[in-house]
Amino acid sequence: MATSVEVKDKQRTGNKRFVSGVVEGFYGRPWTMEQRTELFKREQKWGLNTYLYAPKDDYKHRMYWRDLYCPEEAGQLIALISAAKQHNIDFIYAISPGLDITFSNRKEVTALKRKLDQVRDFGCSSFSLLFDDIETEMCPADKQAFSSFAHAQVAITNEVYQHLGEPETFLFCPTGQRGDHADYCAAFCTPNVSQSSYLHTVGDKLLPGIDVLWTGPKVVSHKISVKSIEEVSSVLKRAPVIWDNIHANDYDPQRIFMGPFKDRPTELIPKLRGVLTNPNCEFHPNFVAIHTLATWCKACSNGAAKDVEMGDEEQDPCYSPQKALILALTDWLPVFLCTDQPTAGSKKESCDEEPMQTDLGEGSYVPEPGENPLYTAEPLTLEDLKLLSDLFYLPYEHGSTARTMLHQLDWLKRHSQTVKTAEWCSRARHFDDMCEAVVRMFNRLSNAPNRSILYDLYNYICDIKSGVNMAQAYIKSLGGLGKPSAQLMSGDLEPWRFRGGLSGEFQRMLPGHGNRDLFKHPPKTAVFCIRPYCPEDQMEVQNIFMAMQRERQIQVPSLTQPRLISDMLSTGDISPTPQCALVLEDELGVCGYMLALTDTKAATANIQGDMNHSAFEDFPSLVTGQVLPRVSDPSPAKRMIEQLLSAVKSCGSRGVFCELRHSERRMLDFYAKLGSFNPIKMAGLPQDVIAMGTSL
Ligand code: GDL
Repeated sequence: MATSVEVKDKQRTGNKRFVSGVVEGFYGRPWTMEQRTELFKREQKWGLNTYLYAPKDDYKHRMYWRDLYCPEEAGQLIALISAAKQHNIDFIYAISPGLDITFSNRKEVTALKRKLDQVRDFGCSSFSLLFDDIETEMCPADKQAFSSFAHAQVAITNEVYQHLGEPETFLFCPTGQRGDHADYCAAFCTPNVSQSSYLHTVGDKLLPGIDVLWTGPKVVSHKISVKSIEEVSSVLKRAPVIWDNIHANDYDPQRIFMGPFKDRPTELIPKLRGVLTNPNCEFHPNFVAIHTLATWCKACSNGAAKDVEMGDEEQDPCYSPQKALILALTDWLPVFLCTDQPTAGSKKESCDEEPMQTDLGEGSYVPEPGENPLYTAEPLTLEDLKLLSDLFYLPYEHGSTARTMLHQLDWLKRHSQTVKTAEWCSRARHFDDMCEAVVRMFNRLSNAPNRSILYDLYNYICDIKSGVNMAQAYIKSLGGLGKPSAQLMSGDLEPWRFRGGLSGEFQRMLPGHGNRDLFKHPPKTAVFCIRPYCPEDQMEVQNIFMAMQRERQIQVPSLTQPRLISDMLSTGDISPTPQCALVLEDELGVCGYMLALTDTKAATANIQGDMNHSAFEDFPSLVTGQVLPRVSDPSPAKRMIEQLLSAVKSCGSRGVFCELRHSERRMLDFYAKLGSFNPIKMAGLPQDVIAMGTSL
């Protein structure tokens, strides 16, 4: 019988229940069958309902997708699918044929169907075709057969879906290539979500019973807004299932994420078909990721608010990440305390999350008086787990203790030249205490009975402990205690002083990786000033323009660049319209600019070649601008263009356009995200340039 929560879920997503759970969709070592079974247990306990099987580096999921499972593998999959059923978890089997499939070859389609038939015979009834992370170019044979990549993928997906008897759950993951084009997220949709012809084809042609996976505005989305989901849903003609990479760590071996599911308003729930989290590669540390997602999914539905009482300070009335985190950590603590000793080949002991005492047994050694007492481990505490989560929080955010430590270290460093004040000494003590707490947490964790969790966490906690030890020693030396700081960094050092190996060396040689690495988001708020451009700024503006041009030429060495009107504005060969030019400044100086010509036709009368004058009627004004990469926050540039457009409008202009080279991905992205600029036709522009315009 359906529970009242399920009934509600079904109502809000067109009679189908809200898909919620986990996608094992990361690169690297897949989870074991035991871990997956443990996952189903937990999902059921926490009210989640789905598991998507998509381990990228499982041979037969992606690389050798055509190969059928051998009897031994079949046995394992059958057992897994049946375990999922036992726990009421919808097991979705995904396959990624995109690396090398030829869509137009019937044999390939047959191979795909044969493979999925085999899995269906194992008892699986939900499926998914994934086309993420593959080449975006079709092979010549497919180019002949299909009008676009989207058409090819949709055709095969529809065919397979029908072949399998139109399963209740069937998911499609759009194509994309990381770091280039990725149509499973907004950031790389060309030119943007609402105009992506790829997504439109998917929306129009994919059969309505098939659902689409979507990672949000980026591959690893910091925030997912309701507006962004409304936009993509209208193109896809269906509510997406979020494939959430917020806790994924397969892209950085030094990071793991144990902060709460966050920055996805619960208002999204009725607008989505579901959410699946693709979490850390390490199974055990995902307790927080999955538990907090479950709390989020329950938000606003029956009884959820009882689980999580919301504080006034929270913006979301139905979900507090901080409180969800505490709930998760409180449930996790006893799991650390149960004995679980994984040994090669043997199965782990199941502890059912009940703490167990380590058995001292009959023959246990009892020291005589005067002998060494037995070692007793201090038990791990909830505070330790809070600290652990704070140190390994989320991809775009450190937890509060980690932030405090960074602030303190930064302050202590900056004020270390002067004679040490009472404030310096007190902050140094505070910093030292925090470092000690990390070391204590490390020791208690290393002694916790559950060795499986420890082994998953070991590299990370060891890494943070040594980082903290170094910082602690450094501050001690600045305060005149311990070794002088010069000695810390010279002499015959142990290898742990040079962290990061060759990759570390590479990073340190690149710009932006100095000793401020710690502060990806600097602890102090950057202050920007937008002010009118004056002729004295011309040199700075030109320098920024040239720096950005040089950077593009490095990325695209073959770039031939005929000069555009925008280039002439930036280099000072044409002056911007007075009152219609702005510069952006930060503490280091001018870091961006936006210049406009209100009447492009008149201003460029002598120099225009065969530019299309009719376009000037709707878009008489031109705007150009650049912002240096050190301005990582997009809002100053946004404010600058808003001010500039309003200045141009008050000069009586009816429309503005900009010229952008294909290689200027950052600016293309910037204009696309503004929402108001759309590509326009403007004859006479070089081939690699597109014009985007907006009416005022
Ligand atoms: C991706 C991959 C995913 C990977 C994640 C994080 C999707 C749809 N695909 O692009 O397999 O784990 O990034 O690195 O997200």
